Amino acid sequence: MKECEIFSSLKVPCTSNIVVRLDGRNFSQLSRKLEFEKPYDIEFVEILSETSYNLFKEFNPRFIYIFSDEINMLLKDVPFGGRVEKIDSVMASFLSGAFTREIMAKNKYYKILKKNTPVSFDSRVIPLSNKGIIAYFQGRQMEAWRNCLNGYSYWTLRKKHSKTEAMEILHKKKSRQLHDLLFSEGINLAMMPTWQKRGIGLYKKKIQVEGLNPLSQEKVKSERKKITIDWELPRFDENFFLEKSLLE
Ligand SMILES: Nc1nc2c(ncn2[C@@H]2O[C@H](COP(=O)(O)OP(=O)(O)OP(=O)(O)O)[C@@H](O)[C@H]2O)c(=O)[nH]1
Ligand SMILES: [Mg+2]
Repeated sequence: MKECEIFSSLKVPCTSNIVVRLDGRNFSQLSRKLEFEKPYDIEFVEILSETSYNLFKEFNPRFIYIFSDEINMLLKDVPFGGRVEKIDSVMASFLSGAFTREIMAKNKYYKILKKNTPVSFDSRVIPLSNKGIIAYFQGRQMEAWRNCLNGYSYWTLRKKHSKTEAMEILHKKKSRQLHDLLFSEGINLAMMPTWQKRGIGLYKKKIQVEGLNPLSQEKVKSERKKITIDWELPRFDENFFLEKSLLE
């Protein structure tokens, strides 16, 4: 029956960069059940970034970009000989396992999660050219921004409107009008934390470490690379990717 395994040999193009995008399954429901803060729950975001840190340590990507319930991972070395089924299934299950371990460690979520459907993520592989990498992450960051504006607007509208009404109003209004609406309720998005508007990034950063030369007992300085979780991302442009050596 080996001949029926027709997708197992599907491979990513060997000349491309690869982004794996993972997205929480049914997280709207999960966030309701676990009563996450709306529109942003810092504890949930910390769990997701901790989980992404695990992903970074295991697969050593160039860059991870997070917002809402999605994780975008730009790979340096394509694992599993580029086999798409293997990449998608391992990444999604690794992330689901890591996320579950982190969130179950919190007492307040443990009991609810034990009684509910297990958490899962979907995964897709996106092959990109070098130029495509920057455009891709700019696109995701735009989505993070839209998500921020819509999230604040939706939950502001929900104070006075039903779900359907709020969705309808949201659909009709332009972004300027949404800013005005938020402003009239005392919410200024310019004052909101950067991570809510631009997402969170993980990449390796060079740091100076001081050590002792065991022979001469002299202090020596050397450079090491450390995984950094950046909560203050700038707007993505070519400079950002060059500065952080994310395109090499
Ligand atoms: N309250 C709250 N909800 C969040 C937060 N981050 C993500 N979410 C929820 O996660 C959802 C993510 O959107 P989607 O991925 O489109 O929705 P989904 O329910 O996960 O659906 P599928 O991905 O298609 O399975 C949002 O709509 C929110 O409901 C947060 O910080 N607080
Ligand atoms: Mg989702």
